[in-house]
Amino acid sequence: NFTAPWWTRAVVYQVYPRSFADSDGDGVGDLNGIRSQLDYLADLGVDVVWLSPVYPSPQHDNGYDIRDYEDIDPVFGSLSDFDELVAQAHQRGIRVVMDLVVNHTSDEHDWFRESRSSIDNPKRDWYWWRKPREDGSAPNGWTSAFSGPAWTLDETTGEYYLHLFAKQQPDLNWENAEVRQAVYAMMRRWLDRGVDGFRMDVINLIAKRTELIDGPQRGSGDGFEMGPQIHAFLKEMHQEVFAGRDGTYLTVGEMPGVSIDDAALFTDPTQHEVDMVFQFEHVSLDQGEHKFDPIPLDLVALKTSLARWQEGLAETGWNSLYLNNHDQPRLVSRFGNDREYRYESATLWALVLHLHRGTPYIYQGEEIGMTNVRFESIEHYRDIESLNHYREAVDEFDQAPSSVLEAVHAMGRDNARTPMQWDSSEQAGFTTGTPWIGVNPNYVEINAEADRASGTSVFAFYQRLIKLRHENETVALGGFELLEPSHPTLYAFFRTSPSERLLVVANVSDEPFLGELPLDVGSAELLLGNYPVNGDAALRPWEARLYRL
Ligand code: TEU
Repeated sequence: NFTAPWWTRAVVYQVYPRSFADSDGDGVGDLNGIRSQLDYLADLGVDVVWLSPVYPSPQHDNGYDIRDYEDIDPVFGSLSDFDELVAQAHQRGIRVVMDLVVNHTSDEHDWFRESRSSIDNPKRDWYWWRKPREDGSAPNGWTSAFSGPAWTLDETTGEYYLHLFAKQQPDLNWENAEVRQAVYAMMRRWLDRGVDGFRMDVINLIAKRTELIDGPQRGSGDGFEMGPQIHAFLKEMHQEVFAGRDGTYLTVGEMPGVSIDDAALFTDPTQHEVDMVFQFEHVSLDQGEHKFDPIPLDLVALKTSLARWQEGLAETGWNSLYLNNHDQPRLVSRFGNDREYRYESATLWALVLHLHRGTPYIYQGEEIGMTNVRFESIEHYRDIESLNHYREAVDEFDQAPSSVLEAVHAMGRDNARTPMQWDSSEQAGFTTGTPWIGVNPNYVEINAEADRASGTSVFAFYQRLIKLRHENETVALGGFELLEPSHPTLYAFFRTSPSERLLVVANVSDEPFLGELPLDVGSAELLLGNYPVNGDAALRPWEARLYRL
């Protein structure tokens, strides 16, 4: 097989800086707080830390609205704090990957301030400006991911500008080579500073389907993603930023809606576009009409979806593996049982995910089984996506506030953004001040200190999974085969290499699994399990086992 790049054995840990560790008591996490926890991350065994954005930002979308790509927002610290963090991470053999948000900037970025100032400003074409239609309406019917239209009329010049997210996040025009070169130069400066790569925010949206903006039908539905130029842009980015450098880097493209076939093109190493992508198929299966219309998880749909991605990228390309991040509700609450079987279901999903073929991503708090939060009113929430949805649903669509709040409880992004729970002291040891968002009240029982001291430590389980990926070739590179695809609660699969065959069996249910296992495991070696060994073939509720056959 191909000479496996380093990241085929690596595990990435995502830090959401504003909620990880606050070193100066202002209630917002910061770089020096992250630095103070590097030994925690080194103990866990992760190879890479991905930082969500820490650049200057008005924070409408918690830093995904960037005002200046070349600095650090004072709330997180300074460039010298950043350099110190990178140096100390590297000393521990941990790489640092930055979040690259270049589909859009903040509306306070100098580029946009110039662009909006006049019709003939040299930077006018750095963004998407269009005249109103004859009736004064927006150029087309696209809507924003944060509710409302994707076009806002700018009084200064009487034209609309495009924003696929908040109106404070105007989309850059990647058709303009000046824009592309400015982004590449900025990326090179961060690599020169010692950064080891980028997680690329909604990178498949940078290529717009221009025919849907200017064409006769002027597009009404979505369809703004995946413009045909996308592969050319990513090839050019690789050539301008990474080619010729002797470092070893990681690039992961976040691609809402990406298909398996497209992902195979994006991650084909001979194409030099990105190393891997974040796809969204498996985290969209429990959504009805839209994200805030939650429906029960169908395990068969989930395991067959993940299996299709294993199959689709088995020969060419590479999968990322995630079930948590700063945009998703917490896995143990969403797909597990965070009440009676929190340890068991958290570790079941960890084993199932980490035993797939791909690079696993751990989101802060996942490694200690942190759960969703249920604030009793919308006032306690912070996320623009949830707040805009709540306002639109209640004010415009007359939905009952309690039912909208219930949907925010289930699917809101703030579930992942409550402060990291370090210990049972005030504010969970996250800050000595007042946190920007409430700490989950269950921090007294659920925190890193208590977890690591307990006999059923989620952290310890993740340590063993990470060690396994570092040491076992079959885990990293072996083939994947799903077993019993239509069984409603048994999750079982093989991982095979020339030297060995591994079997994962997991009982995704509150009830014991009394059925037949896919094969007799009597003589198999149990490598890892989340229950005390009892030799019993039956699987207990949320029991997961890894066997070497
Ligand atoms: O997320 C893009 C994206 O796909 C999300 O908007 C996702 O569709 C939604 O959150 C699911 O409910 C990226 C960042 O991860 C997110 O935090 C930003 O808000 C967004 O882009 C805009 O930068």
